[in-house]
Amino acid sequence: MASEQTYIMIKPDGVQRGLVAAILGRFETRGFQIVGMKMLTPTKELASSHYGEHEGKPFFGGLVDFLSSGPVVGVVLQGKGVVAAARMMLGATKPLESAPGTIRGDFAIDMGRNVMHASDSVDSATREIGLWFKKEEVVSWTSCAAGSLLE
Ligand code: IDP
Repeated sequence: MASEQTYIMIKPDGVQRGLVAAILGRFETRGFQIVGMKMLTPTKELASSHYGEHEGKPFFGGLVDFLSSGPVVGVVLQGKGVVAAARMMLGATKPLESAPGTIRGDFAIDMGRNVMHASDSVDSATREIGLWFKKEEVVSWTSCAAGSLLE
């Protein structure tokens, strides 16, 4: 399985509820690398582009208003199979249908306040990383656990 990158984002409700460390900790402790991270309040334009596939749906306006209402934490994660793994760890779009042990299954009950986003495919990940990060904001680093650096 090749190393991949994906885009995950703690949405405004996740930030407001103090879940940033708890959510990111699950990915770090599992072994995925954080290679890009920023906190920002997205413009409506950025939020609309991010959720462009939903334009025209009844919930689109509310979704864009909510995402642009407060700070989010956007993260580029890297690792083997990380795109599918992040979706599995996230859980279903409807939190009440998310299994316990998933992030939404443990932290959310409302679809409109489901705490986190994760790219749903390799192509979406490429698009979303490009939308939220400049090239130079995604870094490359090697873990001290990756090689025999210690005597
Ligand atoms: P995902 O976040 O699990 O990838 P998507 O279908 O891409 O789910 O939807 C994006 C976000 O839009 C969801 O996380 C949810 O917050 C919101 N959403 C999706 N469908 C509905 C709906 O039918 N009503 C209200 N909000 C919705």
